[in-house]
Amino acid sequence: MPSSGNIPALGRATVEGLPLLGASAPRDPARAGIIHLGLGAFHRAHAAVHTARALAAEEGDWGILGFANRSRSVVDPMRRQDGLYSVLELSDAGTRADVVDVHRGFGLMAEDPHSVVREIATPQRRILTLTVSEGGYSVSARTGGLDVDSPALRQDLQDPANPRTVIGLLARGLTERASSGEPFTVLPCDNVSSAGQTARRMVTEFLEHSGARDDILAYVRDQVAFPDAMVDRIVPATTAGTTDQVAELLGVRDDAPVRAEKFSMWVIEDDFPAGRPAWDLGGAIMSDEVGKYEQVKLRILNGPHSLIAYLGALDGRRTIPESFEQDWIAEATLGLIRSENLPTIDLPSGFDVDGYIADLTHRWHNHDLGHRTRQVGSDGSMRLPQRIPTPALFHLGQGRMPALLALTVAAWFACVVPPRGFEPGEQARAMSDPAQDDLVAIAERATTPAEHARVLLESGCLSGELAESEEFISAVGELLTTIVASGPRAATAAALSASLKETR
Ligand code: CS2
Repeated sequence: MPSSGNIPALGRATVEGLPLLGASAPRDPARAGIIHLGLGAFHRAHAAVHTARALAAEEGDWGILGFANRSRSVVDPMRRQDGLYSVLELSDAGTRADVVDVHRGFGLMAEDPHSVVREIATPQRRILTLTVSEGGYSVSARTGGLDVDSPALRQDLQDPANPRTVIGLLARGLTERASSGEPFTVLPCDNVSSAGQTARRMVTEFLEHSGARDDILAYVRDQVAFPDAMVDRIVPATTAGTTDQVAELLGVRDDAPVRAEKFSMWVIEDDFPAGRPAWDLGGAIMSDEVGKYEQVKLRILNGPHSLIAYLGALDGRRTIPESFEQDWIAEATLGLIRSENLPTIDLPSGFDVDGYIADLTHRWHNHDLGHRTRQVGSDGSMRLPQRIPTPALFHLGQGRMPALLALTVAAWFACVVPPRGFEPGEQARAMSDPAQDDLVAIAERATTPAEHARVLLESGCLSGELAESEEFISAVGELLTTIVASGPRAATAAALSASLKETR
């Protein structure tokens, strides 16, 4: 293997002759029609790739100005590399690397929020895409409305001209753009249900709470579109070895590569009043049934993915494929998909759900990706509210116990807020969650695992409505008790036999 220290750096001077993914965006940053917030691995392996492919099918002013939140780890090397980076695709067919050339400017939201606001106000920018993870939408799990309990959001409401949250930034940027009256599109690309409508609701609530003028509210209502979208590609965190793999394949040193599976899916509601790249020719599906695709994604992939991560971590497994290879974890996961979640989904017309599930189980076996249980298990307090309450309430409302959804919650608690005296192991300990300290404080007074589950759920950490379901609270309590006393495998057997049993 070449030592990537001694080979030329990726950049404009070395890119010639390297495989280019799709086509390049126009070089001039003034012609960059897209602003992206959340310049991490997922955007660079997903929307940016589809944009490069769209540009190959149809030219246009669709370069991307990318803003990371606060970390320089992507922004600095991408600047040094003239915006270039490579995507390493890992599949049964082998590993390949291609260079993407669509980014035309970089910044940090936390350090320079005013430049984000300025860009949104610039008429040449026509679309803003978002990958800011579930927490970036500032939705309260407890109320479903704007999370006015969050200190950062409260501060933005008091001082909207100096925003620090994503919703505050959008509200400010759109307020300034309103003076030109130019249309604009905000396109969320996160695993949030009705992500477009949710973003619109949060921005509007923010404007109302911060006393925005009626003409600003009217501009956002009439001239700004917030299409929904479903995004799907497994993109594990980049590791130190990725740079070496790229060096071996391309002969250049890339300090900002991304790794991804071959599969990629993007379903977008076609509502772009200021135009859009030819994403439909770049592999995306334009559809008016996006809400249904979002349900498919959240309940067939994301929710069960969380279950694999938590059970696997409790069983000492490092990666998703190592976990999913355990028969009992696969059985619980497929039970969750087929018996508990599938009946709650209104499928898109003509959608081949069996094909999607077959593909998915194949994708979860991809050892080359090495997707870590600790990565998928992190941030559960933001992710599970999108994945658990709606299907759980569906069954509870019909008098049946969604025991595998309850198991997902019990296993999450066991990993991230373990009951007193319970040691969840190294993989679970490595999971991070912004709400961890708060959850630990809430659970402090509990003396048994059942009580532990009760106080956590009653706090509304998953949803206000689920906090009132006595049956669900008891089921999670019993499963957590079993995890503590007899381990995750015994709890899984109990959940499988209780799944969808009548509760009354
Ligand atoms: C995963 C997703 O970490 C997680 O929560 O479920 O990141 C998943 O890998 C992607 O949504 C796949 O499209």
